[in-house]
Amino acid sequence: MQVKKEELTIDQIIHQALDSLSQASTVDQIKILQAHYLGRKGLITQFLRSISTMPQDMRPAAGKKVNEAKQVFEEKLKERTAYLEYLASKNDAGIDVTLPGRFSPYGTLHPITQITNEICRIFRSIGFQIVEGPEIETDYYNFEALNIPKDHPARDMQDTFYVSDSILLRTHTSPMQIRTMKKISPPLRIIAPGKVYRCDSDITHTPMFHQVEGLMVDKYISFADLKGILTLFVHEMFDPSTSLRFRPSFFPFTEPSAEVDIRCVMCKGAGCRVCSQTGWLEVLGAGMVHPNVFRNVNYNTDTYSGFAFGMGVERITMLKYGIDDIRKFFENDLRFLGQF
Ligand code: 2NM
Repeated sequence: MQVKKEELTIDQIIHQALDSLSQASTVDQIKILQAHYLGRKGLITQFLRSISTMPQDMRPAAGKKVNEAKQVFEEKLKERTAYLEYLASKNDAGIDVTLPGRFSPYGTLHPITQITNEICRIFRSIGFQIVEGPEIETDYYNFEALNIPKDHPARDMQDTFYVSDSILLRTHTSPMQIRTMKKISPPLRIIAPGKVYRCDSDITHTPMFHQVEGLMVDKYISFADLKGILTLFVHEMFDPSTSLRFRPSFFPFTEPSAEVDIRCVMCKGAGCRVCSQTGWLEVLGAGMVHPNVFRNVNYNTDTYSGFAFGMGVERITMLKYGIDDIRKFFENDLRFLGQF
């Protein structure tokens, strides 16, 4: 449809202009249209100029009409430009880079990992070294070397997961103390964190749980060192004003042995559900390493002495965060885990 410029009415021009605009597929094409209609020799510009040659009485109406048409075209032109620029901002893969990126929420360390790290940090700060080792152990490292005799209840099938006659899942991390003592001569200060396994499952026991055990061996190590270091640990881990109590106890691998209680973190000793109205919470087992254990690793019991201790990470974590059910640690509910 080729029509001479002079013969086009403003209605035809604007109609044609808007039509071309809607078909323009690049910003460059729009620039051409802009020049074609609004440029110095553009159709709309020329039409505006031609108004001055019209009879006086027709000029106001014609001027109003052209200006309105021009305004509509300019608006549509802006709109189309913005749209095409938006389309151009997408890359070849069809990805709109102007959209916000997909957000991956940060994970958090499992509360058991956090508390294990915190325990290790405290002991590292006073010269203990971290040792880690196998979860599948031999009867020798898990029991025999630790002075746990063949008929000891801890060896019972009910407590230990056996892989074979002499191979088992470690029931504590003490095998690592034996392995380390066999490799390194005293003095020695080590911390053994890790998973341990016991054939036990109810409200307060899970078949796998986490332990941190520690061992310090040197000349002249006494029960006073044990008390001093474990007191420092409790004061770093809980409130520095926490009271401790050392109760006589029994372990085959230590003599004397003690259980360490702290003043209830919930009621401060008044008596509550958490401490079963006793005002005290058991948090650690400890003792002076039994001479039989030292003999098994060829340490000279005349020269050296040492203390050892062990704690359950789940228990410490429950007390620290006021968690009432151990099973929550193993359900992997992100609403629970995300709170720590
Ligand atoms: C505990 C309590 C008391 C302990 C003993 C040893 C070793 F290997 F040195 F003999 N390691 N860990 C120990 C002592 C562990 O846990 C409640």
